[in-house]
Amino acid sequence: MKKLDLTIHGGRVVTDSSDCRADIGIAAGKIAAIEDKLERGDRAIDAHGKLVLPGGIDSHCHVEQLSGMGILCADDWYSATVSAAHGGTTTIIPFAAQHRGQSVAEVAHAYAELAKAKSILDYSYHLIISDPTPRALNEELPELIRSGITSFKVYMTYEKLKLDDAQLLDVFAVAAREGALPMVHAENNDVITWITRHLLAAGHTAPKYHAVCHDPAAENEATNRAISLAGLLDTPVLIVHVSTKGAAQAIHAARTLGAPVFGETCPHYVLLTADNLDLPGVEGAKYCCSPPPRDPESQQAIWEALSIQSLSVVSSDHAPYRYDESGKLPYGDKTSFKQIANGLPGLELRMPLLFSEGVLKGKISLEQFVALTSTNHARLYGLHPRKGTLAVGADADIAIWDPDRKLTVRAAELHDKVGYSPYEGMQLTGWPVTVISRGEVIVEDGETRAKAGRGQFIARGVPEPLRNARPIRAGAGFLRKLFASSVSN
Ligand code: DUC
Ligand code: ZN
Ligand code: ZN
Repeated sequence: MKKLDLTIHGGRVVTDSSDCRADIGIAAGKIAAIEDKLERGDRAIDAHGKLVLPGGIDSHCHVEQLSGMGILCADDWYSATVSAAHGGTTTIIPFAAQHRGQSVAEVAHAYAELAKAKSILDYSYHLIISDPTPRALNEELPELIRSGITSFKVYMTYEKLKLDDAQLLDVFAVAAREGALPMVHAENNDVITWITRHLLAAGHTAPKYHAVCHDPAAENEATNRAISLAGLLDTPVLIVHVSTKGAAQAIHAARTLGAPVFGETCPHYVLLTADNLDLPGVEGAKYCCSPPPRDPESQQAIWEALSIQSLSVVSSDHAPYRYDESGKLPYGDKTSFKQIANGLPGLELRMPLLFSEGVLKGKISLEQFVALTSTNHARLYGLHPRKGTLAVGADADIAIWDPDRKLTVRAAELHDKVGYSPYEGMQLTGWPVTVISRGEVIVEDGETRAKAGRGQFIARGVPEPLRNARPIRAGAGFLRKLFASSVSN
């Protein structure tokens, strides 16, 4: 046995498919041994009474990014990765966003520089495609996919980001041809715009109307449409931040028929409701995100979808905007629901919330927790088996959890720069007390022990749904061949 740099003793070691007591040995940043009993390494951590889990992967968060409304996130790559690490996450995949008129390649390269300088965690990023020009589709995207950026997000809403159906098909065709996973923000823009017009005409401007204009019907229709369009080319697709029963059912139905359709949700869709937006003045802005939190029946449907695995990943959708004029409220207390920056903070609490409210309350098992917060992200986004699991040869990205640690959420104690938490005052049980990235202890005793820039860019492989050979639906094969050489515009 080679010399071990770090050993972890006596913990309950849990992956997405196993749960046993074992020691873990780490050498040169990788897991070198998982055995009943190991000799102590250069450094040894006692994990008796603790859970030893794969570090989390957060595959949907916004960091140092300009929104469609032109608002810059409050968190940069340093504060975001420190915050994520304290919550048990060891890899993040935020977005390099192409705004209209921009070159995707230039956007990606500029974003890579920001990450390299400041990230304490290993990372990759997705692209956001808002201007699918022939150059973007035929030259830039294929080149970026080959360099390991094997996923991109497209929007069906937001005036400055949305693609029409033909553009969605163009992007899906590139994804199918080049081996990338498209992620879709599925809300019907016309439905939202139409309701908004009527609300504003009637003088309804308060934050609670954000949830009214983003009606579940908008999400349900767009989810069904995105699934149908991906089905036309028989290409995998992932629907992000699923919040409604109808959208979860559409994904479930497609999966039942064998379609490579995947879904993501976020803690706020199982823990918050539209009532949270109904606060005095503009305070409800703290809970405005798209889609918005729904109602108890939707929460129940999303928990159910998680437990039966029709939704595959839980991400934070961390979109850090301060509750002031730099973020949420560009016009102060005169800001209407339409002008509020969309998004909630969530990098640090994603895993503790799901552990406390999901695992400890019996809604999901511990193995499902690992799958939903880590392993499935690695599989879907081309990081597995290097990340997302505890296995010999994998990166030693590990979070040691004290399952009994109790705490009350206080924004002032979190590490992001948002300044408020939608969960302020909530009591949680379970917290990651030691966090290890590539064999280095980066969080311990509540302290950050990592320097800006230590994180590495991880070139991602082909996402698993595109790797698994499967029969292509008749007709889709013809269409895919038609698009095989290039995409017309
Ligand atoms: N909705 C998004 O689509 N992105 C960022 C945050 C949000 O609320
Ligand atoms: Zn979105
Ligand atoms: Zn988002």
